[in-house]
Amino acid sequence: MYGATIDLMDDPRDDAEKLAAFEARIAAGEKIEPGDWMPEEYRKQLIRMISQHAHSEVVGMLPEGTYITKAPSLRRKLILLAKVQDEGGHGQYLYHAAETLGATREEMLDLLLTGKAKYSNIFNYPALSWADMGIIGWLVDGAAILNQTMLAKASYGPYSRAMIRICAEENFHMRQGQDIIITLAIGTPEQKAMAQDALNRWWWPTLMMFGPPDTDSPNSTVLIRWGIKTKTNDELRQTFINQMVPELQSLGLEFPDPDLLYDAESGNWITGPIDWDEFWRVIRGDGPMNKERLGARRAAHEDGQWVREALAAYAEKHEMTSAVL
Ligand code: BYC
Repeated sequence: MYGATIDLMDDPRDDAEKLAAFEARIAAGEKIEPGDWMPEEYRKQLIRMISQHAHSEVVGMLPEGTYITKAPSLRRKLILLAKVQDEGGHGQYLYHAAETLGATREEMLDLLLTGKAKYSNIFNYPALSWADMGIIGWLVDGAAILNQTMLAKASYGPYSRAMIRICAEENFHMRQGQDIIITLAIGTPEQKAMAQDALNRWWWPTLMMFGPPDTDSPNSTVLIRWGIKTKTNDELRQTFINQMVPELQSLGLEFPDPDLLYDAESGNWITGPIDWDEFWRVIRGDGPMNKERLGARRAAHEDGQWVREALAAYAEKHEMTSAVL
């Protein structure tokens, strides 16, 4: 998928020895750094995952971005503005991390804009009210934090370090979401109804964010073998459910799941069945907002063309590469 390659041919050992040494480093908890020997499959998996993660951050700016002008107070507006800006910054760290593996920004953006690259399912749903800002912050950022706290221990150094920084910021994002939902849930009946409606619409798509069930997750085996993921999709999803259910119930909010029950033996909250057909439809491009989201990213890319041209001209004049800029 990505054209660039790293020259791995200088090392005199054969691939099996190199692989054993690579796996021993991972088992010893060492980080793999750019330029170190790595199996081609490790490099490809990381580029796939990190670039999709970067796209998710940037596309994820769109649902919240439309509420900056609709925030109910100046304080809320400033906080949301800072959050959306943070997400753009996360995209930048992540694109840089993928570039250390030989992917170029142009290739990654091209795959996004032509609809070939995936990004998180969650951003293909519409944000319909101010309460959605609260639910996105609390649930979506909350889910992302669990996943990214795991990825902060990933074996690839640049990805793991980007995650540490991103998680620190995501914690503020989750708190602002929590604050919005608590305010609405203890507010007027109309405000509480807004929070309930937002929870009804976002709960199931948020559970899907952790990826398909372990039995349908083709990438997990290799990602876990090489220390990129250390927990499975289902394990993280269960931790999230156990964390969220009591917190939201304590505010008098109800889950849109008649089958939800507490299993005292395992200590887990058990949900009803997740609609995985919906998940596959959405990530294959047929969700409620896929066309709008990609349309907005394409328009932004075209609008930024003059900036890229100006930077390239400046770099040429000063004999710099545009990467230095
Ligand atoms: N959405 O083998 P599997 C944020 C795809 S943004 C779409 O289990 P893997 C925020 C998967 O790519 C945070 N596609 O995959 C930003 C694969 O297809 P390909 C976003 C999904 O990689 C702004 C296929 O399904 N976080 O917090 O082992 C505002 C089979 O899946 C999804 C990240 O990106 C999905 N949810 O595990 C607010 C975290 N799930 O690629 C908030 C980084 C699966 O083979 N990524 N697919 O064609 C990961 O941790 C992992 O990639 C996943 C999936 C857990 C998502």
